[in-house]
Amino acid sequence: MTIQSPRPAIRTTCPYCGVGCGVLTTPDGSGGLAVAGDPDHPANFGRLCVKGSALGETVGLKDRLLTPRIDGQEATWDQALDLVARRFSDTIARHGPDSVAFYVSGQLLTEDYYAANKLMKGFIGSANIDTNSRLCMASSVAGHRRAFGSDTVPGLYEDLELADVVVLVGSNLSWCHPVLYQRLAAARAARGTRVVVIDPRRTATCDIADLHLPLAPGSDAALFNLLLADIARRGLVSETPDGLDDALAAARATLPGATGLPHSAIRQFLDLWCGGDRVVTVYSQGINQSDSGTDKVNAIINCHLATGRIGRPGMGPFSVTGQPNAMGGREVGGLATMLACHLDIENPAHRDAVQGFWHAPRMAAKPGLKAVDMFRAVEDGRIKALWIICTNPAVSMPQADRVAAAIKGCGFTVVSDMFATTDTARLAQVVLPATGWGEKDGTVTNSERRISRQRRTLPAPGQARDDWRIIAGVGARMGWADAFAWDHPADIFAEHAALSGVAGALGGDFDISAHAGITRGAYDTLEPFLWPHSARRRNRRFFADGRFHTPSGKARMLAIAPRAPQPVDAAHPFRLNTGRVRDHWHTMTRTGLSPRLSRHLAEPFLELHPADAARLGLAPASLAKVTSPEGRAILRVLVTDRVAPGHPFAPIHWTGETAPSGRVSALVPGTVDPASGQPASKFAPVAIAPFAAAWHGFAVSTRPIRADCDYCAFARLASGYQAELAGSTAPETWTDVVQAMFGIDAEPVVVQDRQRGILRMAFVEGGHLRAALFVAREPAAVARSLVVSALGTDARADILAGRAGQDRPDEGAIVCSCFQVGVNTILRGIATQGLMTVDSIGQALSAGTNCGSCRPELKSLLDRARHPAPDRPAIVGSA
Ligand SMILES: Nc1nc2c(c(=O)[nH]1)N[C@H]1C(S)=C(S)[C@@H](COP(=O)(O)OP(=O)(O)OC[C@H]3O[C@@H](n4cnc5c(=O)[nH]c(N)nc54)[C@H](O)[C@@H]3O)O[C@H]1N2
Ligand SMILES: Nc1nc2c(c(=O)[nH]1)N[C@H]1C(S)=C(S)[C@@H](COP(=O)(O)OP(=O)(O)OC[C@H]3O[C@@H](n4cnc5c(=O)[nH]c(N)nc54)[C@H](O)[C@@H]3O)O[C@H]1N2
Ligand code: SF4
Ligand SMILES: [Mo]
Repeated sequence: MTIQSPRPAIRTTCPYCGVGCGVLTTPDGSGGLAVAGDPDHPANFGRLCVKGSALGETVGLKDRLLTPRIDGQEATWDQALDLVARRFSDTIARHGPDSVAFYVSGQLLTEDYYAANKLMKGFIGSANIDTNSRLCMASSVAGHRRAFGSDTVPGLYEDLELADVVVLVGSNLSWCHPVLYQRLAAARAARGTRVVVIDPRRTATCDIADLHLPLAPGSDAALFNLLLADIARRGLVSETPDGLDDALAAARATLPGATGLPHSAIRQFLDLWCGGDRVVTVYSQGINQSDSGTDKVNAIINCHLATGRIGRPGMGPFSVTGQPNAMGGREVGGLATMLACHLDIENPAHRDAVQGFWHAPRMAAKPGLKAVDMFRAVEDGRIKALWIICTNPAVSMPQADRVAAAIKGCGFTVVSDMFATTDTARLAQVVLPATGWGEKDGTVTNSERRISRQRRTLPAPGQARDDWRIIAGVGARMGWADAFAWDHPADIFAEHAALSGVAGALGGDFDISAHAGITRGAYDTLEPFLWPHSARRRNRRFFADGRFHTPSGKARMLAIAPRAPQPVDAAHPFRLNTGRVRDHWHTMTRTGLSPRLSRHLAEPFLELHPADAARLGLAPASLAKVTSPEGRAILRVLVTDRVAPGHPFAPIHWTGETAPSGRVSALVPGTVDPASGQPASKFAPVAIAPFAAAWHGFAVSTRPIRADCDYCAFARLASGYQAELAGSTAPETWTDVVQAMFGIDAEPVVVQDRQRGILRMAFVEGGHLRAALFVAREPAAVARSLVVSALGTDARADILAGRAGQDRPDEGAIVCSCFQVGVNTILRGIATQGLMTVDSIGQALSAGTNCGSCRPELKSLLDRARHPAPDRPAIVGSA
């Protein structure tokens, strides 16, 4: 996309995933932004994925919280900050420092995060600060520390391009780290890199896989133990890390049956991994979010340590981080189990060093509560004051209903967010308006240890403030004005860099003390750089020299006894897997604002194997009731053999705001990994049954839609809003219902066929279609894209037919978000224009030619056209 404005573009970083792409932004003068990839940023060299490309649609004042609120009433900053400081101080005075807690986020900038950690660990004197990184990276952190003695990511992105074999385990790279995926796909095309995907699901990432291993969920440690035993058998052990013999003995005791994979597939994997030196093993939430996540991490690292394939070009274990600043949060010590700058909270010398540097009155002396335990302590009243910053735990925590109830019942809850409408913010007494991406200055660290600036382009909306400033305001009011007297994020960055020098002198890996005295001007122009960066050290990769941060200086291998998978029971016989979709980010507070991003998948869904669907009597696009011991959900059924029988999958993104019955983490148990405390969010035991809907509906309106029925899923359109609806009982009279739904006090145009249970109602104002509802006994068969494009425009007499005519072909669900090309257009192109390849689809229809995120789906549509399978809709909700 080209930028037309003459104004110079501002260089910043994408606020979504941990790839940390450089972005050029240019204000359009009316509150919006033009966005392009930064050709000079070493993470992406100009590329952006679909979420990054749509950033311009997510900024602005839409739905923003503009002033502080106390008990739902607008308040001044002084009133709000005074109240927060007083309630925290009083609680601490009465019940001690451990009676309060902060729950923060890997989406905070380093400077924000540093301020929160300093206030809690050094001044309040408790380590009860934990972060959503506990749900995300904690097992990798724990695994790194066990193996390396430090939380170090040894590799670089270019290693994916230099490797001969790249193993992606528990990672859907094509949807979750799309630009890294594109870099890997380009390398594969150029030099024949072999790619292995290890995932129980056949994901879009498998598009570039030479080998896909759909292993039994949770059996990764067994698979990597088999690999380690094979490495030894082939005489490839070249190093002698501590613990080698025990690790090998445990590996040799592992039986292949645990993986559920055929011998031939395991053999192919072992041959590929052992076939040459240059192997990178990338891992993400399929590894971390498990009750044996840390063991899985160490089982992977063991193989790299035994062969010395670590820290050298094109080789190494590579934990890719999810959030834009997951790494920065670890660097400032944002986890309850760490101190600042990768120092160890349980080491008295480290604590003394940080206390001295901060002139801190009382340092936390022991680890604090990890996320799951923290919310349990909120629930049982041990935590009496809670501050949640930049995260939405009422949706994203396991046992989400229980966590929401705990937050609601807490004596005093503060939430800092950009929106007051999130499921979590609705539960708080005090809601503080924070600036968001595009409005704030600071730094983030991406998955390869590269620190980049985020730069402010837009003014702060209303009275919104930067998070660091809000936190510092509370710290000052609690009596520590000197320690929180920063004027600018550059001051905080300079302090953080200076503290990292103290840590570096103690032998730590994280040292950016070259920037300790950074001036505001230098901070403004700071180029992306890799850590460490000090007077003594600027190594690009770690560990190639065989020196680690353990007391012996040697790496540690761990003896891993693979754990049996978590059990299901007769009442909950399905093993539900959870994760992400291509175009949405977490709880959708930002991607949900983009009509473009909302058209790929507009509903919460359940991917179910055809055999399961047949057995349960669930037709494609019907609704399923999903029940676990923790909660329940209603989800749209997507029948697909991408998942194995008994192993359905559901995405995590829908919330009380967007689909109240689609909150998937409400189903997930509170089981955690014993070493890291990370929840096992990839597993919930569930029962599945058809949801007996008396009616299904599809609604569009130029104004927000209000609906209160068993199933509602709302999405934003360019011209208004849409909703998918269903209920177990039909209302007596629909007119009142639709008037309330659309907030219109007028008579609708009605088409009804009582016999077939069909009802169609439209509101036309001044010749324009304002709202419409299509009701049927079956999932409403309406050409959605057609109705959506009619909304707000001249109402045609035939709109209530809800079908495409000759002159108006139906687009279907959107596959290419960048050019808004729908599934029907693509299938028609394949059928009528003889399009045989992804590239030819691109030439004819533009689909897949901008960010490339939809290329795996284009390929699967080509496959589908070649091998039609009526029970396999590629996209949910397509008409
Ligand atoms: N589009 C998009 N991108 C994102 C995000 C987003 O919300 N949307 N979020 C970001 C964040 S914070 C994160 S943490 C990352 C997550 O990135 P990923 O970890 O790549 O994404 P997930 O979909 O959570 O899970 C990855 C895969 O793990 C598989 N899996 C489940 N159980 C197992 C198992 O036992 N073994 C193995 N080997 N695999 C298993 C699942 O089937 C799933 O395909 O994505 C980041 N990028
Ligand atoms: N079942 C299941 N559950 C999961 C996962 C899974 O795979 N399965 N994945 C887990 C993982 S890896 C993660 S990372 C979490 C993510 O879960 P969350 O962190 O809860 O999700 P987000 O929607 O990213 O929440 C960020 C919030 O911060 C707000 N915000 C954005 N920018 C700013 C800012 O600058 N300042 C402030 N103060 N607020 C801001 C947003 O509006 C939003 O409300 O979910 C976890 N939960
Ligand atoms: S890959 Fe996409 S979401 Fe991730 S940082 Fe780059 S543009 Fe943003
Ligand atoms: Mo994450």
